[in-house]
Amino acid sequence: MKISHEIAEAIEAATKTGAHLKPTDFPTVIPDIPHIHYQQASETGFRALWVVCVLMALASIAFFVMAARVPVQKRLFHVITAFITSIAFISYFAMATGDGLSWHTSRQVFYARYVDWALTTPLLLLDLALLAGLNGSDIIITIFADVVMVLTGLFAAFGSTPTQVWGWYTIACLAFLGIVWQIGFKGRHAVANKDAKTKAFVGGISLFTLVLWTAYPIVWGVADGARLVNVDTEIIAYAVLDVLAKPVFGFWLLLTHDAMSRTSPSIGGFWSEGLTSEGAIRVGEGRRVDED
Ligand code: RET
Repeated sequence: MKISHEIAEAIEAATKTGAHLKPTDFPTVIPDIPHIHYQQASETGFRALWVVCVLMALASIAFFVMAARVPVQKRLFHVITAFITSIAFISYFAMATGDGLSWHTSRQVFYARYVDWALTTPLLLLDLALLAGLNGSDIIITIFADVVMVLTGLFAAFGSTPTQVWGWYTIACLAFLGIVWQIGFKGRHAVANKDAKTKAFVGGISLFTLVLWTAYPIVWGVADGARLVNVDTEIIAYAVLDVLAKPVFGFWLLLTHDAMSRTSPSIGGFWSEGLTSEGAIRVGEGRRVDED
């Protein structure tokens, strides 16, 4: 608006004097165009992404090796946890090479994170829920709340108005509170029937998880949301959180689980034996479903 106004004024002034119009009659410098400040990752940010990428790869190898070293009946947590760090490796490889990233209103948004979170946070919660002995209904409710949290978080990241950004953010936070309720209340209730060691372990690792997860919406709020911190700081903050939430969480879970192998659940049936030669799916203690 301002540009066309100044040009129109220059044309009018020049026409009034009857002078022949020359290019120099038009303003070439328009002083009050706001300087757009682009917020993007620098070398430092990309270096941090590479470091985490390598750590996720090493953790994945370690978790798959640990999986192979325990009997198949004891392998469920190892497999889930190895998937978590493998997905994170893929997502970090994408981000470190400049993929999985987009521009939104003059700031870089690493949308690969949301793809990662949509897959890995349900798996992390599955680890916790199975450990606590949560029932099937409560497990799917927890995972549903989690998927809502990540997807509405993605909408928040690409919101164009404050109503969209903070509206989606509020919905994501409500979903997060749903998860806290499921793990903190339902989980505690479920684990009450287990032995003292399991109770202490589930209590400790759940608390670690809830404290850590609470930091994500805070980082998001000051980085993507209010844009008070630059993209490099955002990358480093998520890098620290991701290493704690995935590889550190994973080693803690699997090493403790292996040490408690006498009391940890043994999964038989289809998980360890697959289909029987008759093609029937085995359930429970190896009984066939068509035996009754
Ligand atoms: C968002 C923004 C919207 C509000 C909330 C969020 C929560 C994100 C969480 C992410 C956890 C990620 C983990 C990754 C593991 O490596 C989407 C940031 C509540 C809790 C644990």
